Amino acid sequence: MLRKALALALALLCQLTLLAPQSCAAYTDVPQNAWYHDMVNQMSQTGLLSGYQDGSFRPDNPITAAEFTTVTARAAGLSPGASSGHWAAGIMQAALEKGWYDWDELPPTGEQYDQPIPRQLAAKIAMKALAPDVWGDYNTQSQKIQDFAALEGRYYEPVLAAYQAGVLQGDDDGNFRPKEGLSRAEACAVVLRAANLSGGPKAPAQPEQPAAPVQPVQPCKGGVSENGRLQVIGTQLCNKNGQPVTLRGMSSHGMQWYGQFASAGALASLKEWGANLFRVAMYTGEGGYLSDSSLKEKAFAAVDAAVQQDLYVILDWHILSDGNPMDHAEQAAEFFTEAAQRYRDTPNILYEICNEPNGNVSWSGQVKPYAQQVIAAIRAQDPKGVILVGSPTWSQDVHLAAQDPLEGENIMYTLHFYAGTHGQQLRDRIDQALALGAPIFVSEWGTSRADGGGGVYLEESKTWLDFLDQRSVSWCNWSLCDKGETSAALNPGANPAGGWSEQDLSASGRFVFSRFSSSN
Ligand code: DCB
Repeated sequence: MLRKALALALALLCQLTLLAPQSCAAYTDVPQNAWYHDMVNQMSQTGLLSGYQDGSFRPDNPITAAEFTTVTARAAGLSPGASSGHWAAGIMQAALEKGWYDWDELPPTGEQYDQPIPRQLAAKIAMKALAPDVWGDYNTQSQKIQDFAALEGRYYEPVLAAYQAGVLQGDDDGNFRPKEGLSRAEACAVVLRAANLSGGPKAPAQPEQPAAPVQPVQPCKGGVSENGRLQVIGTQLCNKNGQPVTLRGMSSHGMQWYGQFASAGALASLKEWGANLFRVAMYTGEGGYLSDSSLKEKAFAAVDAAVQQDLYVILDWHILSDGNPMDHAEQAAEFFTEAAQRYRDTPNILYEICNEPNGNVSWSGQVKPYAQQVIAAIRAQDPKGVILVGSPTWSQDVHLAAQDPLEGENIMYTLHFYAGTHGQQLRDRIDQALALGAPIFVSEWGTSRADGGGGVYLEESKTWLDFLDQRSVSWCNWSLCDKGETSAALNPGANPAGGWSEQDLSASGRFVFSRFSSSN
């Protein structure tokens, strides 16, 4: 009996070790005395190339073009660009732009990405990426390569350089076999040796896998640990059990200007004040994502911070000065493909695909076709996450959307209002839309006028919130920042790290924060 229990415990222990290959000293198939043993371990410990869930590394398996380029890019500290389709498309594009390979060697159709990478191409990518200044002497180095004639001309230089610097060595017969595949163990050697020519591999710039679901520190009242994955039933937003939920919280101001207020401490504060929702306003124009793609990392970090606080979180493609969403539909589809890959297993996420269409756009002409395109991109990755869709006139034309709705599940229409500008007429549109069966989400509203200033209009805001509460419509207030404008919830100088008391809140903030958990 005791023996049996011991054996069982032992077996369990083994299994556990097998599940954590990176922390485990030995891969099951990497012998201590293998020539690649140390390099494989170094690559795996630094997160450059990991083994498999079953505890194996599979050192003799060929590495694919996408894998090799990704590992090289990590070692070189190159970040992926925006992408859609293949998991490595962003890295492949960035590598192409760097000139590590030419488009005809690995066409962007992606068909060859998952094929074993030819050794000559691997040598070229590694040398261009990691040791661009190394030069190889034709006369001495070509001597070392028995099958030099098999090498294509465009690979002479990087292969000669790689031999000269000791990145490559021939096999026992002195052959390079330029068109054959490279094993995973060889890939470790090539990348490490090339990287060591210039100070060693960089720390990986990107987590190897899409962010693992982050664990919340403290549960949020009405948050994700309580309500789980959202679903839309009829016009009502519901929790995982099909019971109605109302989300109430704050939108960031433009992440490019006030991203510091999306800190862990700020979001913890927001939660303590009773909110269960945060919105990440990633401007596309005005110095936003379309001119500075690094804003994506900032936006993702803000989403992660909200996830950690157990808040629901809206990722907002904040079009404003660029009022026609169709103008950047491709970029939006790429952005949301990546976002949905990253967050499809994270029940906190809501995707807002176009903040406020405006200018010369109509629902059926531009916004609806745009939405169809971007929703398809999201749905290819995340079949269920809630998607919020704007409408013309700064997301005030929900009646038009309701008359010509989108197909699909878990789609809601956003209505935006500013209490100093918009009143009963816009409230009536909500009732019109709901009557037509269109679910409504107020993903942005302000206590100010529509320009973010004036007022504050607290009486009008109260009328609005009472109206929304009666209909269980969720809302998000503009904005969580300390800018000197009346719509800002914080007084100028408030600490971006949170811990706010009453004195830190503006007149707008005090009113809005008092309504997070109200049901009056
Ligand atoms: C929305 C936008 C939001 C904007 C607020 C307040 O725009 F979604 O980005 O925020 O409402 O206007 C403001 C900030 C300012 C900033 C400015 C430009 O508060 O600090 O300088 O964005 O980035 C709306 C909403 C409604 C209407 C017009 C606008 N409307 N608009 O009904 O006429 O033109 O910005």
